[in-house]
Amino acid sequence: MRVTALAGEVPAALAGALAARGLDPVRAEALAAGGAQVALLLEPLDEADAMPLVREAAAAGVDCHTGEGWAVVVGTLARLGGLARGGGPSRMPERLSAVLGRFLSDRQERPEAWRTACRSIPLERSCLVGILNVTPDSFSDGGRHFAPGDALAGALAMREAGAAILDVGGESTRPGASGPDEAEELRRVVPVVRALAGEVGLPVSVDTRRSRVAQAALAAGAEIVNDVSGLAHDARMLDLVKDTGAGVVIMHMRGEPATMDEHATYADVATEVATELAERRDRALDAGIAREAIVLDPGLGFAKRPEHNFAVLDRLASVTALGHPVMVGPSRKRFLGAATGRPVDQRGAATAAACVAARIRGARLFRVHDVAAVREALMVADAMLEA
Ligand code: HH2
Repeated sequence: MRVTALAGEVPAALAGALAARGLDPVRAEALAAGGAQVALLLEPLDEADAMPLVREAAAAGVDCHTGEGWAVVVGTLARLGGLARGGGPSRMPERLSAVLGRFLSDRQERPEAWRTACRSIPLERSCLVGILNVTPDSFSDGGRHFAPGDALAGALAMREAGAAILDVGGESTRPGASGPDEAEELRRVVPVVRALAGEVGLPVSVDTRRSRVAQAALAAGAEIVNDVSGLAHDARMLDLVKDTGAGVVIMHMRGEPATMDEHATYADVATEVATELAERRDRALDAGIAREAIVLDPGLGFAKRPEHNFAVLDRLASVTALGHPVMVGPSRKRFLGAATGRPVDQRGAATAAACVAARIRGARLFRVHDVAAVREALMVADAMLEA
């Protein structure tokens, strides 16, 4: 007899091995998915819930570690499902069952498309979002697309290179930036959105924190709102997104771009980012925004030091587990310079590497400046994941 390791972290490895040995492929996949090992942090946990949880977990064959105000449960998906359903000797408190059950069912969602105001964008493969900053002061492409003619030419080149979405922004959100006033942001963004929506034929997203700018851009043909404040900056944004049926990117940030570096303190960055994003997502769902319209983004470079960005990338599963497509925007950012020592205009290879790492960890959308180079890197990652 020989012993061969199956690539444990890849469910397809187990499913493939079982199917190759004659098991029905659908059953093989279900077995592999159910057998995947999952660790979940439950926090804050009422003291009164801790004992019944520990007993129920033991009965369900799930490991459970508890401390003051928290618990971690570790087990296969199948067993965690059993724990959520309860029925053991000391009965799971109902609210715990409900929260755990909802989380596990969200986690099972494998969103393969993104619904915008105009269409459904397929996400089976990597989806490239080309950045068009109509600003004089963006950290890497400031001034390049400031004139509407330059923006259109840039957009056509990105389409040619394989961009599936164009993201137009009129405010630089680099650390310490002080943005334009609303009238100026409108003047920058709206004519460009109108020209791109009319002439390029790709879905247009507007990168703004202001509902009036978003509203004008949507009226000019945009179909997605990319809000780096996670819909928290402008109270009218939630209703606008709901009423227009726009697609929406809810991004993680703390504070404002001008002050965000002061908030870059985390004890456990990946779980904190995921928890804060989940809260923003819940506000959006409570306001009536459709689940299929929501994409989540961990906000690389926003209120995060270099080591935080790398930890978030590595532990992206905390965000993908929320059951929405995930976007990342590492393009040319400072943390890539910290790892490579390269200045901002020489971070193309680092950007492609970060995108590939994020793709392997489950991201589907990639907001980048250099579409052609990143696309090729992601084609390799897609081919590997499809194998
Ligand atoms: N990053 C920037 C701006 N908008 N939106 C999303 N969803 N994710 C991001 O990571 C993200 C974003 C900042 O980068 P950039 O637009 O290149 O620079 P600037 O803000 O200086 O215009």
